[in-house]
Amino acid sequence: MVSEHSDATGGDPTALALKILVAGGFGVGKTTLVGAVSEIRPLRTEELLSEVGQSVDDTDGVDQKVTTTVAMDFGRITIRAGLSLYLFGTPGQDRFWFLWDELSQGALGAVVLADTRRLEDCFPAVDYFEHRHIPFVVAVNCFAGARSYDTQEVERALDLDHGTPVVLCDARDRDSGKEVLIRLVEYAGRMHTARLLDSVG
Ligand SMILES: Nc1nc2c(ncn2[C@@H]2O[C@H](COP(=O)(O)OP(=O)(O)O)[C@@H](O)[C@H]2O)c(=O)[nH]1
Ligand SMILES: [Mg+2]
Repeated sequence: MVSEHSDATGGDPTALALKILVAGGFGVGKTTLVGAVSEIRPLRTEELLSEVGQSVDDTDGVDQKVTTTVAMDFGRITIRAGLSLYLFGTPGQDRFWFLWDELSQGALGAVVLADTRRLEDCFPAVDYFEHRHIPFVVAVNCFAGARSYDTQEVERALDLDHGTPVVLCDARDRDSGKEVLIRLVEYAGRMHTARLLDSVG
């Protein structure tokens, strides 16, 4: 949240701006991650959990969460000169599934945030990206008080395709979030290149 450029590319015509999705279950830290890494004041569409929402949104294991993202989070981060990422946090609740197809148009890849206390909450996101062949990394948001698992245990528990990266992170920490995004860009870059070579070979 430092500089405010009017243009992400800084006027450089060779600069790349890539679209990244941030997905995962309700209360896993998507809004936190986008807010922690974004250089622009992140755009949020949050709404106080309504009486009605309270009965629908499962807040077990989510401490002091009083707002919920109804549409999406949006932020931007410069990875290095000439490469910036636009981050789109996907809505966590099932009732907003219809937004995903539009959000995923033109996306380089996705970060699926996971909380090991409620690992099953990220199954829908994992399934979604696997079915659509959208490269993703699983980022385990290490909440205090959650038993720690190593990345291989998470990989096995989620039955991930071989090679899908699993990284541990702290969604509140800018450097940690940035590291996750760099892993994704590298991985998605390799996947897209391999597919391109496949299609011409
Ligand atoms: N202790 C801890 N709390 C976190 C972390 N990430 C998010 N939170 C808190 O968990 C709650 C849910 O996070 P939020 O980003 O709103 O989740 P979202 O529903 O995925 O957007 C918020 O109260 C955050 O402050 C984390 O890494 N550690
Ligand atoms: Mg949110």
